[in-house]
Amino acid sequence: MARTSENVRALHVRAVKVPMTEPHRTASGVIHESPLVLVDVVSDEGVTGHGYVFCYSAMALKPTAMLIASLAPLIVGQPLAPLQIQQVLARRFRLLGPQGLAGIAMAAIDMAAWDALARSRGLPLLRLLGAVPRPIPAYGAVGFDGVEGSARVAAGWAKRGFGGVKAKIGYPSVDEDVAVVEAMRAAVGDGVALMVDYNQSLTVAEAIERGRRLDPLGLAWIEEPTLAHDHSGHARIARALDTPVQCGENWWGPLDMRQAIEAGASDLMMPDVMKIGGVSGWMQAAALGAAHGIRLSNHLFVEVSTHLLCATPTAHWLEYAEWFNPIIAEPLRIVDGCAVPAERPGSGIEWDEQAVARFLVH
Ligand code: SMN
Ligand code: MG
Repeated sequence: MARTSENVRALHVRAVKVPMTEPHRTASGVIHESPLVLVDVVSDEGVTGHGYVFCYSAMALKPTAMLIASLAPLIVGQPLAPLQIQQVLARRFRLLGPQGLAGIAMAAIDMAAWDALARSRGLPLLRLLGAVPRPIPAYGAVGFDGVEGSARVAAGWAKRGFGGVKAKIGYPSVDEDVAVVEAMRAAVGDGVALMVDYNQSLTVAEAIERGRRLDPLGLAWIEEPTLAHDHSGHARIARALDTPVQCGENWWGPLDMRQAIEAGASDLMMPDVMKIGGVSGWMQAAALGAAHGIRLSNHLFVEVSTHLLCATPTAHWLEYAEWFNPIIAEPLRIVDGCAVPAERPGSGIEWDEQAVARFLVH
């Protein structure tokens, strides 16, 4: 008999700062550590679901944790029904607006609630969503590390079997951008896809100029060449270039994605499960991508994103990152360059409690 009345009993929130082995440099700032808020949603049947959000900057860590914790009264006692919880929270934030920390807080609860529901049903998240497990091709990241550094890190990913590598570029001159790509190509050979990411650092005119220089290099995509919310600017860039434009990691919710689609802003899309509205938001984004025939990749959050890409009809690449692995008890497995979704119940997140205790911020 299906259970019908499982409710949320408690919400637990913790903040951690996870050190990085190497800082991640982008054209728009350096990340030295991972400030994460860990969220547990506990049901009245004793099932606990996990989710985490990434605050980018430590400045946002405590405010985000406090905001999430303050939502407990809205969800405790409610059915463990993520779509319903999403609507309750969205209504509550309508006047403030669903972007920024409010969006992150809602997504944190959404991800933990879906994890709890999947565990309660004894299913991996992807099976709860009606999908079957399959390996998802993964690519690794190269920071803003110069010609030699980028080639060295790219070669490391290729040696580990990854079929793609994405580098941060946006150097002072386009000659340097080209030199980085050429050095990476020489280091990994022809069989590995190369992507580049400008992290919103160019004007539209600069992006078209630089993109034309990059076009002959056979890149799989050029990411966020200009401001994430300049949809018409991205559309001009996409029309001017042969290389596909990739955007999505900074879109808040499926409505931002819809507007990007309407503008023709991006050939490929990579929503971030946190900013797009958690698992609930991602599934709406996946439907938009399928209806418009747009290939979707993820942004960070590799465990839950692997499940979601299995349930995404136009799934493309998994962006792999291992920065958060220190607090994950059984990190995502990569086999032959592909992410392999965990077959245990839930979305693949289990805390390494000893590590969490070590990195806890009080
Ligand atoms: C990124 C990732 C993590 C921090 C900042 C930026 C990024 C990506 O743009 O594409 O991975
Ligand atoms: Mg990016």
